[in-house]
Amino acid sequence: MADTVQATGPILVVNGPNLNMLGTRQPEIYGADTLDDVVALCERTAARFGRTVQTFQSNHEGALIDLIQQARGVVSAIVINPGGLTHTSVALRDALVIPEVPIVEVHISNVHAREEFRHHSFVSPIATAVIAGLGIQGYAAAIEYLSASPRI
Ligand code: DHK
Repeated sequence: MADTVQATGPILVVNGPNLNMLGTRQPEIYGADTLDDVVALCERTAARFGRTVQTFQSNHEGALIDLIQQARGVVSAIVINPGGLTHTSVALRDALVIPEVPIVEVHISNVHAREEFRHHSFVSPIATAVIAGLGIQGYAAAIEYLSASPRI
């Protein structure tokens, strides 16, 4: 039920498969920044708005789903880069509606300028907003938007 949702809880920042390899993996596409840099950027951005973040990365679909289920009633919003699961996972999408909080889907690269299979997202239809192609600044933009939102 929506009234169980914490209005002042942390913003959950979730990164899916292979995003632990940021900085090493295809830097011409994903840039030179590491996942630690992303986490630091998220923490800094949230702090500017008096907010906190909870961050999580996993290469395992079930671990991501377990975490998102447990976020219900605890977090105020979700920022998620589902990695390759964006394009394949109905189960992740089903989990994301469980917490009943605003969701911003972030992609570091412009997925629409890449291979056809990256153009479809199972997450976008249930997201409040989608950010693609801003590099890791997309995470900061998502947190800034969510921090300013009157809903959370
Ligand atoms: C990250 C991935 O790992 C890919 O599988 C997606 C996304 C794009 C990104 O741009 O951050 O297709």
